[in-house]
Amino acid sequence: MEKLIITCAVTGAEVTKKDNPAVPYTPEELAESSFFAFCAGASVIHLHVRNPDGTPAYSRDLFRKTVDLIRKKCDPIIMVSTGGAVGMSIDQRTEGLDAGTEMCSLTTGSVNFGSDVFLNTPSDIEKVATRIQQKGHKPEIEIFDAGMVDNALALVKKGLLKEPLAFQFVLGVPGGIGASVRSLSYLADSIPAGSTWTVAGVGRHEFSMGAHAILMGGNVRVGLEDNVYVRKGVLAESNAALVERIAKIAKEFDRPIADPNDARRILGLKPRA
Ligand code: KMH
Ligand code: ZN
Repeated sequence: MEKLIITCAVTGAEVTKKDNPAVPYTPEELAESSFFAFCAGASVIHLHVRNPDGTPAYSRDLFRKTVDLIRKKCDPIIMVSTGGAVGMSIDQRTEGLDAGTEMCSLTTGSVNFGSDVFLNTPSDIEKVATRIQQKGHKPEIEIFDAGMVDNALALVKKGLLKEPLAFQFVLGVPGGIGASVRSLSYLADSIPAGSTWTVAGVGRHEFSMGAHAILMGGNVRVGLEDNVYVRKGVLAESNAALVERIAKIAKEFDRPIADPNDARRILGLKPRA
């Protein structure tokens, strides 16, 4: 089995310091939290940015500043979000593509998202995929519901996505596909041979889905974006605490952890000097 890539989704757009005071907002907080997550075993940082009051931001300057600060401390693969927050325009959501990063997210369909709708019309998806190609990023395809895999395969046929594909199965968003072993197996069986996949179990599903992925040969995303608890009822002190727990589970099952260079090789990215 390949080494395990651990992604840390350090902040997202929805959770706030009211949910967990460790949720990072400023570039400095984001860089520090990413650094400690990296030290704990994360080789990929999935990045959103925030305004100082914690509301979701889309500024390319904030992305650039955060990326520069992270890179002063360590060299993980940085994956900027093009999902942003519900209600952002496509121009706002693609601001992060100018921060000099290697990867970005790409959601290939619309989904109910709690009481909102995370809207990704066919033309908007093509617009984002085109910009991703122009900006030389490898997309990670965010799958919130099963039909999004088929939509991604249609983009391959149109030349807007290139194999090998990298998938992220986000399971357990209220409105999306549920977090179950059956759903995870179905999705893992639905993607083209040679693709990589990662699972992000939302909320209480983070570690159970992660443990299944470790055994199935997939990869795992943890982080305060998806889940603020390190154990039932115990708030995570940091993103690093979530990474540490999944790294410990991986070690129990003798699955070695990928460092950023291993992760670049596994994901088909160019090595960084
Ligand atoms: N905040 C969600 C609406 C992504 O980063 O690409 C979308 C999201 C997905 O977080
Ligand atoms: Zn995200």
